[in-house]
Amino acid sequence: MVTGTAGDSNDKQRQLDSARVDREQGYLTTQQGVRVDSTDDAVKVGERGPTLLEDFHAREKITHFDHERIPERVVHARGAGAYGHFRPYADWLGRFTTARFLTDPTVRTPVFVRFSTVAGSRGSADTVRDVRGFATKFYTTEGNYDLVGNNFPVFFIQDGIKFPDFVHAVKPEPHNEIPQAASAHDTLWDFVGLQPETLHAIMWLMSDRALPRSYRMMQGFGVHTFRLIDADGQGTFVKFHWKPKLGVHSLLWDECQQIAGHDPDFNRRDLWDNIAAGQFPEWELGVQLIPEHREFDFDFDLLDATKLIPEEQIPVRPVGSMVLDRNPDNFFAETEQVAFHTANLVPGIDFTDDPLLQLRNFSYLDTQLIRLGGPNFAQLPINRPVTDVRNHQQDGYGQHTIPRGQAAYTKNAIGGGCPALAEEGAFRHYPEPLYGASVRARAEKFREYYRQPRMFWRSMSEPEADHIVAAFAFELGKVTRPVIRARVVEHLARIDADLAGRVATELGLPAPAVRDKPTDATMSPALSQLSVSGEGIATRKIAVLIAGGVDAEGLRRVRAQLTARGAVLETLAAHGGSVPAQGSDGETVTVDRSLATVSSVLYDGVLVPGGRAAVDALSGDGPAVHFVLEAFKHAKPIGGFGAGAALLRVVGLTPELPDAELSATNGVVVTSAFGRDVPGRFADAFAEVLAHHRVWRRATHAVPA
Ligand code: HDD
Repeated sequence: MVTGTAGDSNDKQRQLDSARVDREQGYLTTQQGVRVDSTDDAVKVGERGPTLLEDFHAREKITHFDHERIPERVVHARGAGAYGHFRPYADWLGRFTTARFLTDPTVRTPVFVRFSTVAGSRGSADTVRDVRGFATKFYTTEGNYDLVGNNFPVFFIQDGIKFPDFVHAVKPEPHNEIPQAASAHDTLWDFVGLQPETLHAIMWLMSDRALPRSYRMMQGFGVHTFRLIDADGQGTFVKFHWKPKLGVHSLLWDECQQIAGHDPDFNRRDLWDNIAAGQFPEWELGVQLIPEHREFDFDFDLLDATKLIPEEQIPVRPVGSMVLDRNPDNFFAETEQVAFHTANLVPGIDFTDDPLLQLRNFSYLDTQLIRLGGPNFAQLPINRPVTDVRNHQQDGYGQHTIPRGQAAYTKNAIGGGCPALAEEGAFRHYPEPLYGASVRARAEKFREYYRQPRMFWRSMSEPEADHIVAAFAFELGKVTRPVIRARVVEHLARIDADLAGRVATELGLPAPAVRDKPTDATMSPALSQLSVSGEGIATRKIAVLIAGGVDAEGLRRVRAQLTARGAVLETLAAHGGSVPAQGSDGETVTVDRSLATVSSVLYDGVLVPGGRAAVDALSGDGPAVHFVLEAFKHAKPIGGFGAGAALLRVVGLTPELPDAELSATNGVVVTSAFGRDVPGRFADAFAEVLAHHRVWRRATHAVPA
């Protein structure tokens, strides 16, 4: 994470400036620039008479309103975007690709990134169980390059022709349009049971990866095997990875469901607020490189997007860093109208024959034509490259440029043969030798569906594995047809008997017979998100429960130490405004939010400061006590000092303590010290628990919250 002020000094921002219109100045006008003196009453015959058609302002206003909506994306409809920049660390990748933005450390390339959920519609909640889109548009000096990835390294299907089937299965069911943004329903699991190629991505979907705490705390993956092309035209297979500097962290399913009500914009708000506060999220781009001669060295096909290459087998090599440092000015103009396309390539990068990618290369341009209303959407400010665009494609809805010259064809003599065909810097397709009969078929090596899901399952830590079992139990528990549930559990048995047995128990089904006992037990520790947990507590949100009589001195001390580490503290009380501090000198402590407007699920940790009167008030306040208990249940760090520690003892979260001792058992950090005596070690210990995100070893089952 980088701290600072918004970086708008790049080519793309300068270009966008010409499209920006400041609405906070000037006069109200019609679309024709004519000033308007009133927009509250339409022109009518007499004060009570019928409205006149001649009121062009009223008609234009209503007409424009009537046409405000465009089709939402058929998938990834809900998203949040931000600008930033990418810079490679060094030039080493230049041995493999001519793409300058990846190889010249002096070049800082502007980017726009859009994160998204997949299944829900535009107004659905952020914290649903779903894949997250992670699409990056690099405005390079050689044209736009789009890396249209996800936060899972594998996809649900192997051939693009299955995409409509898969999407129809996961989307709300067609007869009643239920459920919204949820995979827990019959059609998805019917599809999964009959299409075992989905199983690997389904394991990821049932894992914590599908519940990101923040877009800023997700990995990203290009998923497909792509190709880098060097200066001699030689190809190298490549997989792209984004790794967040803040580590990978997730929410619990119970929190997700509650947040969907308390703050359906949780992930977008988090991205927006942090960028606005100058806490810029950062990711490292890494690559796995596979020489072409090793194409067939794997026990899966490199062209199969349902498989990943374990990092232990082919390491991820760091390439550069991306920082997001500017929020959009207008959601629709930028985040909604941005159009990504897997076929937006620059010289030095090319496709492979991955059958999923091949049809993606058709789908994105096609879908933008309807979504953005015609063939000129690349001229929209957000989509325009920073390089020159000159060609003979002309006319169409929404033509914004004024192409000059008489000859709109190549070759021409009238226009001096221009625009000229490039000899330098042009994109050249990789000259892959191709031969074979045209068949509607799938390669044999694609037909192994269980080994990598098993590797994923076996690479999980205990809490991650527990969450996967609970997720299957929830999702299949919502399936109404027993035969669908049973079929999925059968598949799980082929992945791992223990997994299937545990899920079957939760569903009240008999443990399925294990037909073929797998002999392979490959693990990939890198798949556990605990292996990418990052460091520190920067941007973590801590709720501070206060009431009249709070120990302001102690709070100041602890707050200073935690904010110095980058954490964000919010004071919560029964009412807004402020509360009097302990003592009678008139000092008050500002209340950031009233308890009624928030919930513990919106925070990463809870702190209860001292002050006897304050703690007495909080102890008698049901919502405040519930807040602490619920945070405890969700395995979050809890801290209390002075009388605050006593409150945690009263509600049974920490044992009796001798005076002034610091204790940090079970992720509950307490000291009986207060005021200026709160030891520095208190904040240190709290921060350490917070840095681990959750206290997974804590027993929480019996907590009544
Ligand atoms: Fe896709 C959008 C990622 C397979 C067809 N896709 C879309 C977005 C992301 C992905 C991140 C949102 C872009 C944005 O923010 O505007 N899609 C993926 C990944 C895939 C994948 C990582 C597998 C590796 N997609 C895929 C297939 C097809 C599509 C196989 C069709 C054959 N995807 C689309 C689309 C969308 C889209 C219909 C909807 C809106 C859009 O493109 O612009 O064309």
